[in-house]
Amino acid sequence: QLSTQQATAASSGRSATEVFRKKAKAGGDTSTDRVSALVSELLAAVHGIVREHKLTYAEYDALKSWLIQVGADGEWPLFLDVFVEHEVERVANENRQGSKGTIEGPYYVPGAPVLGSDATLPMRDGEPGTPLLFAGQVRDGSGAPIGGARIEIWHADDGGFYSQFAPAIPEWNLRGTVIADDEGRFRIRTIQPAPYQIPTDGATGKLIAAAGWHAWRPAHLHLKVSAEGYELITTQLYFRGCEHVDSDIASAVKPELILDPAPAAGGNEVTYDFVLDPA
Ligand code: MBD
Ligand code: FE
Repeated sequence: QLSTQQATAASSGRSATEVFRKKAKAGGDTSTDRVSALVSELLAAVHGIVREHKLTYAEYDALKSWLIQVGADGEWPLFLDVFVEHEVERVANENRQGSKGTIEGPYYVPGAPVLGSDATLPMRDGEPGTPLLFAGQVRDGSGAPIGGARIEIWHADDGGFYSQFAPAIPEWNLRGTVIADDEGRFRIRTIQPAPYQIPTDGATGKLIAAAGWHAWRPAHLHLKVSAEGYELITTQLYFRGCEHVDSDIASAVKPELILDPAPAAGGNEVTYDFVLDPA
């Protein structure tokens, strides 16, 4: 395979931590009341677990070692996005009328190459994987097309690896910023991604194995769809019948986000339209 050489947890974790530091928006409510309320409740929940399960000193030390290792592996973005972000997303977007969103995950990089409305994502010569034509239209709540909408798309390759987070994959491979035409339409040629496995050699993967869970996300396309005057949507799209679509380790699948690709000449084709809420 082209991209599997030594994708270690620590190297992809380091990249994810670096990318996060560059793009993170600090802020939110930093009043002492808010901080005190949130931290008190978090700690009270932890104390409750300690009492209820009679946590031993050996287990407390195991917890400390593991927390230290999450940081050492650069896996805080991965761990939090897999196990916490889905609830943050649900709360943040509960009043949206337009298309459903879901979590961003740790592997978005802003600034992917800008492409026209009829686009082929950057890929290697002979990029492995089933070709996929992903087409659709961006509209507002009344059904009016949103010309010039931006569709940022990024996804794993046929080995389940993301460019910029695994070695030996060219920068921006399978990443692009597609500008819809005057009628909000786009056509994106790419390949079908493979399911994604949480690295087994890092702290997150070790916890998952220790708990006896599986470490997989179903194959998915990541998207951010935006236009001037509208709320940006961060979402993912999945493939019906694909492995793990009913048991995503990151709890980020919603029924509205599952595609039904149809076989077409030389690959698969699918359409999906986005509806944006006014800003
Ligand atoms: C991924 O590819 C992903 O999308 C998420 C949410 C977490 C880990 C890896
Ligand atoms: Fe992903």
